[in-house]
Amino acid sequence: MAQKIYLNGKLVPREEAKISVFDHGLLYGDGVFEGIRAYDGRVFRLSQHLDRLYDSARAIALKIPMSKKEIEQGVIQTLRANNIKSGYVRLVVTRGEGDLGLDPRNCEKPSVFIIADKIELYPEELYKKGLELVTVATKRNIPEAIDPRIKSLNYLNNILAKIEAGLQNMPEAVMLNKDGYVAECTGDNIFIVKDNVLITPPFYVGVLAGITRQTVIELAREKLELLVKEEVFTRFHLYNADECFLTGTAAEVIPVVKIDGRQIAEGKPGKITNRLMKEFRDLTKDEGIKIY
Ligand code: PXG
Repeated sequence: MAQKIYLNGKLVPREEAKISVFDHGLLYGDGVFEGIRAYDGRVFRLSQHLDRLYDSARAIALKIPMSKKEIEQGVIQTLRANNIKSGYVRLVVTRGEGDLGLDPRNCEKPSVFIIADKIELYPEELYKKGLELVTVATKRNIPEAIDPRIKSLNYLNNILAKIEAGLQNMPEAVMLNKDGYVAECTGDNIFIVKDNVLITPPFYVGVLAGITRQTVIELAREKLELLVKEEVFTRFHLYNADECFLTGTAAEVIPVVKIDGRQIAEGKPGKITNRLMKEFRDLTKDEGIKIY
């Protein structure tokens, strides 16, 4: 069956889903997006994703030409049209077609498109063995310039960090902020566990307000009855953590066992990490809007 793409209110065949070369999303990375998961016919935390999309759009003074309800219907319609029960949704709003100047006032109408696809899952082995990370020289964008809470189409900051990790044959990079505090990875938030306290960097360090990050904070507090702190920490704290893991829509909860050549604790996924991994997976089975 041919893939159907939602483009400005219509479902069109993939071959016809085209955006102008004058779209400022392409010319300047001027736009916002979301990556969303569907699990067995349920869309996970869709309202939180839509809230973040609209917050990102407002932060860049982009008026989305549809209501949240209409976008929600668009997401559901696109999943159904492609008969996807478990998969990944990419929801994008660009500034729209303009001229070659960067002034967004010349862009008449933002473009909205939605792609529903199968998801490339990380190998299950990584969840059993854990990831190795490296810190990279590329600093996370400073919030005073481009706030990393804006999930914008300009991902060069993260791509540069990913390139650095790749050059060292490492799967993922830890990004620090300009003051040397741990921020996040290129497409995932980071957590450490120390003395049974779960710690993740606060937003002012410069991190995306991850939906998975928020979900894990809630699970840790409510199901594991852990103390959770949003607190700054450095590489020293990473190296001396009892446990470390990443969170993201694609990765869910994934353990980290080595950073910059230093083994984290025993070099195996930690107990709390394993419990949160399981709690998260259980939650995806019974939470979210049913679409079939
Ligand atoms: N930090 C950054 C910089 C992200 O881009 C997350 C954290 C996790 O947020 P959620 O809401 O998903 O828990 C993201 C999300 C990819 C990819 O292919 C990842 C994201 C977006 C697009 C693609 O790895 N990240």
